[in-house]
Amino acid sequence: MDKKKLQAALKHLPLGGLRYDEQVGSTNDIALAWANEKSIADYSLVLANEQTAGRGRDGRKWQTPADSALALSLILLPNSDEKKNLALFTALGAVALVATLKTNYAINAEIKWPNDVLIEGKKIAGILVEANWLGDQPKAVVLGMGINIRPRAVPPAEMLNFPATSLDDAVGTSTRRLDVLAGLLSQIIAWRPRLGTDKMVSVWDGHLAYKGQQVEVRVRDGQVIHGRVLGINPDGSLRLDTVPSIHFGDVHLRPSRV
Ligand code: BT5
Repeated sequence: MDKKKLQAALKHLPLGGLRYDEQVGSTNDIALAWANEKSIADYSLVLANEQTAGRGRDGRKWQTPADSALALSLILLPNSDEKKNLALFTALGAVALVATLKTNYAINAEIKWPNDVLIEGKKIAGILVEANWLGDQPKAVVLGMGINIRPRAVPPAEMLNFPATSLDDAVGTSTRRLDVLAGLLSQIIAWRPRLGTDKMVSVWDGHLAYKGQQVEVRVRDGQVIHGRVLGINPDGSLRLDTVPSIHFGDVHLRPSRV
């Protein structure tokens, strides 16, 4: 990625800072370290062309081969309201990406609760939100997003626990990474003041994958909950017909093979 073109594409956005590297381990790691600095500003962005140790949840790996994807970590300094429910930042990333795909590419994407964006049932993006804590208070939130743009960003099937796709495959032509990035950041900035509002929850709910379908959700202790997806609750938890609210954490949702 050309740094000058990158700066030009983002110059209209109120970013607090920008770090771009050709190759990093994980942009989230860089962002978490950067966020510890006293001078850190809201909307500071870490971006890389390639990740060699990209992270998913629960120790899983996220693949970002060179020249093929977006790997970004946006540092957000939460206000007192935002601090109350950090899980909503995952939804912020998902809702913003869904809005970008709709506005820029007329694609109707879906959100697989809690942290994946799907196009036609295949994962195009994963989201990993982490935070720096000062005592029991989150000081900075890192919104990490990995988005497959070129088909070669998609790992071989044997490395995947869920089918995956890329934006170029979905659109049928070659898209521009910088357009996606600038669109996404604008949407994040536009949606952030509505974090956790009825409006945001209803858009999230409106794009929820597997609505009305039977799913299984594996929760932290290995227990599997079966039920039909009813929707998103106001606090961002998932509502099934069998369980009124399943909260964020280490959860895995799959369509049932029935
Ligand atoms: C996620 O985890 O989906 C969150 C991924 C977040 C990645 C971003 S990239 C920028 C920032 N820096 C980081 O280090 N991380 C964030 P999870 O739900 O645990 O899914 C991980 C699983 O997705 C893996 O075990 C693979 O099966 C699959 N996977 C790995 N790379 C993929 C890719 N490029 N596309 C689709 N699926 C992938």
